[in-house]
Amino acid sequence: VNDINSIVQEAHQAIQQTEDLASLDHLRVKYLGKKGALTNLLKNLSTLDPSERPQYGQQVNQAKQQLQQSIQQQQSILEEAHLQSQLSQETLDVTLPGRGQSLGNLHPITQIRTQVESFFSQLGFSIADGPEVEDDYHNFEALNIPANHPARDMQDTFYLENGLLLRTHTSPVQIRVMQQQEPPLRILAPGRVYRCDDIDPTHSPMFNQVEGLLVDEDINFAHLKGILEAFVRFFFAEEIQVRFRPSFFPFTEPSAELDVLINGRWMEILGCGMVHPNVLENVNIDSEKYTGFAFGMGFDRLAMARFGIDDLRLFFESDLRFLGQF
Ligand code: 2NM
Repeated sequence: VNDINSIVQEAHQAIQQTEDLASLDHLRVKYLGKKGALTNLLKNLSTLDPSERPQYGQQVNQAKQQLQQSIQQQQSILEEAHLQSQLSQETLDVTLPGRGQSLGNLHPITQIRTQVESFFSQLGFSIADGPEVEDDYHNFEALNIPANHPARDMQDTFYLENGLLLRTHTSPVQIRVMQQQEPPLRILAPGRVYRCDDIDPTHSPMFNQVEGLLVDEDINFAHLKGILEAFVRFFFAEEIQVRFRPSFFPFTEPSAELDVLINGRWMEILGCGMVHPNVLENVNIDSEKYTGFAFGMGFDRLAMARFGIDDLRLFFESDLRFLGQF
């Protein structure tokens, strides 16, 4: 009995002094394990007088239970202490602003195209598209630009080996629509076009253009002026200064250029004119009955003006640090 008491006392003390779960487990094995100190005491049972055995056995088992309880107590103390120290170390600043999720944005050129499309859609224009690889007829011939016309030299064209070419404007789209549909027509043709112009910060061999065409009875230059001026006021600002300047295109007569006053400088925004009767006749539209106006603009230029960018090539380099700013 003395043995039992001294073992229990010694174990109690040791248990209460443990500072981590591993050494606590170590003590459990030492006292309660298969070869533990208390377990060993039971092996003495056979040396005792049979009358003493039940009481002795009971005492050892009681001692075992006491130690088990004491170990459990210490275990929850250690676990709680461990949790507290973790909580105090892993501080969480709930006042920090969140990292957030960036939303992404449309390419600036796409934003401009969408705005142009939305203005003309409201006026009943439908958006049309067509092939970027074109033939001579749709890109030049039908547009009143004959084989030896200087305009073909003016527009340095990418010719393919099979006699086809990369379209130099989106006008062939309008030609294709006029070949298939009867007036009245209101078409907007945005898309990529190609010229092997001298390449510099404001010229890229590929750029984006939008052309518009309206054909109906009794359409005159006043319709052209009214609609294009309204567009410019929609796109830039209601009070912006606008001027029309005489110009020349083989596919329109008369032809004009529209400028807007931006930061004290006149900036050329688009070319336009009344569709040349030859163009209408080329697509079997009666030029005595129908007239129309057309216009074309590079909307990379519009984007440069709008966003204050001086190098067109930035739009095509796909550098997200640049594109993410718009
Ligand atoms: C421009 C300027 C003036 C134009 C003409 C046509 C078509 F197909 F109807 F003949 N489409 N676009 C046109 C007219 C384009 O770009 C500066």
